[in-house]
Amino acid sequence: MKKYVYAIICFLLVCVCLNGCKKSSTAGDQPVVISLTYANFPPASTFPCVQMERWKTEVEKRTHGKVAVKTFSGGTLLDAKDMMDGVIAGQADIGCLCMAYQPGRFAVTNALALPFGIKDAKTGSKMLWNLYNKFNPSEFEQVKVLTMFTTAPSNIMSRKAVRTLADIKGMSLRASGGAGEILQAWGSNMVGMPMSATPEALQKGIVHGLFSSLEVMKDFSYAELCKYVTMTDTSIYPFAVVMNKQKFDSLPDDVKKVFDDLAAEQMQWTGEYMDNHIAEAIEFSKQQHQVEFIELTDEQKAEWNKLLEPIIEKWIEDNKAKIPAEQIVSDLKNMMEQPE
Ligand code: 3IO
Repeated sequence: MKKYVYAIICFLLVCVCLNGCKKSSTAGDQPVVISLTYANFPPASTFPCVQMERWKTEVEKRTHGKVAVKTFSGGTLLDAKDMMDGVIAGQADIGCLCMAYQPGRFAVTNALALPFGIKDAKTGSKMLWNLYNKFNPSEFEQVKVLTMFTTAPSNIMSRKAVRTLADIKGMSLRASGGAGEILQAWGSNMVGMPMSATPEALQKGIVHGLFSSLEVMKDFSYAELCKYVTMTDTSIYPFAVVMNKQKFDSLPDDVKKVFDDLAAEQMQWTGEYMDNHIAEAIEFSKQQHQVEFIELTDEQKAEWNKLLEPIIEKWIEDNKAKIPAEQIVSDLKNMMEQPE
């Protein structure tokens, strides 16, 4: 009897041992999961977050699960204006920022918001990416840039119709950065705030409209309140996706390569997504909310554009001591003529 008990105890001990060995031997074969946080400021349905989810999916696929990206929309990890400093401080590993919210900080790349008449997000995104790579500006030296892109051109979305310069005079309209300067040149009472603060300001009547790309008519349901759109097709908003530098440097080379290979592709994907989504949002606004789209006459366009002429010259004057402002403007004009 005792023999049996010993035999059973021995058998059990061997089992425990083998099991332990098995565990420790397979641990080395398991993929080491690198977990990264990615902060974004607007709601999940909006384009900065759509591109974020696309990037996450591609990264997780291309690293075969070695990297897991945890995304935070709606400012739950970092808010609009804290994005750059929050990523530098490591509060998030990655963050998506709109340069217009700290315009002085991104002196070189914010040139994209000047009124050049860039026709769509695909063109704007490519110009921004080329400009960034050519000048490698010091404004981004504390971070690793993962990609950049722009919105489509801005138009006026308002509760009351804007048909003439007299209509816009004194009207409280929300914008940021370079787009804000354009509104001021047209005589609007420009109210500066991030897009994420705009739904509440519109609801409360603090502003009577906004100046941005038109996909927000659908994604933020502004079409419910703003029954008029005045087509101006001016200024775009430049964005950057930045990563904490130490965190990037700590990644294995194969992962770094996946991120680098994805940078230009993500820029292009986002520009195309934006342009397609604008077309949908225009249809949606017309069909579901009977929004009126107001076209300016050629004469009016000339009058409105004339007011914007001093903006680029003034930008060169204000910035040329710090950055090669003249070169930047001439490069951007050249790129516009041959975007491919
Ligand atoms: C934007 C920002 C967040 C979500 C959707 C958006 N569409 C256009 C913008 C540009 C922008 O940052 C702004 O403030 O108008």
